[in-house]
Amino acid sequence: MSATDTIVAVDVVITSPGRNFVTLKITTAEGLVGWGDATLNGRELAVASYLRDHVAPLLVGRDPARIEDTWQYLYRGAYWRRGPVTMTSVGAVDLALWDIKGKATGQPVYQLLGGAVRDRILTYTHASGRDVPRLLDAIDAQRARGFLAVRAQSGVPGLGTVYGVSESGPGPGSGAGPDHARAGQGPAGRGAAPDVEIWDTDAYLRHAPEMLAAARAHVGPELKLLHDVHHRLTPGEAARLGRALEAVNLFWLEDVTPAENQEVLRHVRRHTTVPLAIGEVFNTVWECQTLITEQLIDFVRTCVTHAGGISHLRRIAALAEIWQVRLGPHGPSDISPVAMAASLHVGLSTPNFAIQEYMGYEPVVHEVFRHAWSYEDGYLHPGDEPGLGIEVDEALAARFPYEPAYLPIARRQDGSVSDW
Ligand code: CS2
Ligand code: MG
Repeated sequence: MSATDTIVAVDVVITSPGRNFVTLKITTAEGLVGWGDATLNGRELAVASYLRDHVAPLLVGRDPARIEDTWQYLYRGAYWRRGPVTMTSVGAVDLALWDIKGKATGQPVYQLLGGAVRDRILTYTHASGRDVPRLLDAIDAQRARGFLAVRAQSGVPGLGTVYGVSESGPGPGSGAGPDHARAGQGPAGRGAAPDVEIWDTDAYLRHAPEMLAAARAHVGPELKLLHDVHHRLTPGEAARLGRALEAVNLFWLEDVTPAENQEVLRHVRRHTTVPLAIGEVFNTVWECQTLITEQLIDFVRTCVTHAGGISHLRRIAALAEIWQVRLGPHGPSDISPVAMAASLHVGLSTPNFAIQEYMGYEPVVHEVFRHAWSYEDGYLHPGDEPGLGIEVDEALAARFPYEPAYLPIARRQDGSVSDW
């Protein structure tokens, strides 16, 4: 890329190979193409419009090499800053520009970020079951694929479908790890309106400790076990659950309580030593600043796309490193292989990066998004292709049109809305 190269085209590719993905494509005058994931599960078209209508016209003519200046331009120049739609849009541009810079220099992005600080990246995947026996079978299936860390979620006696439980269980491996796209929490429920799930915290609190204790007894002491509460408890309930789970020796207990008010985690922290992970719904460092600087969490979960791209995730990592908080970025099937690639380039080059979530994808997704990253024996690696190591088959992508899809809504037994 010469010093005079400029952005000449900015396009948004929406495709739905099993679930909706939004991908940003930036093309330069010298023919370089950069890709960025812009998928926001359940609100895909909002990001597509933000990019097409408000960002693309501003990028044409800009110098693609000025990644940080573009980030500042899009973040501060919007005036209305932060939030998932804005920061996913900024993130997509950031990923695409890092991709271009790597292709221009012939370097994988992790080399541009300072080079590798590890040889491979530990990953965890999901296992779920409507009841404990099915959960244990699902855990065994993931262990058989070499995973060293598994998130365990089960149904709750007396309730119907709840977050995190696949109806059909994990799909067969695609050679690149598991394929959970059929998982209940993988693709957003397709349809013109969200599905409604009934939630009962008391039933969950009665069940979760025995479910996770059974998982630990089944797998033995070494397998890293994780569990996602998914924002559904009050701080007091979270403190009780954390204390009840300490003997299970979880790798982390995730999203124990909604953390818009970061200070409520002080109460949880006072009562339990269970490792806490929060951050997948946060979009900037400011939303997890207190959690990090008061050491209210052990892992920050911000995602490379929804938190403003590689450039901003590195800022979050740098703050977290000062307080010995580690990164465990969000990586479900509703971030695309483009985002997975970017997260792994950050993971290979960031000292306090602990673990990458990886749910896997349907085989067709690997065909639409051809990637250099790979899974092997419980670890991931971004590969050494220039840039992010990703190419999108646009002709194949065009064969999968967008379908309206929403995440479920949870309601309590009294009909009031709960956190899903
Ligand atoms: C979950 C996500 O993987 C996780 O930790 O919290 O699967 C989350 O439910 C989805 O990303 C929502 O789109
Ligand atoms: Mg989660």
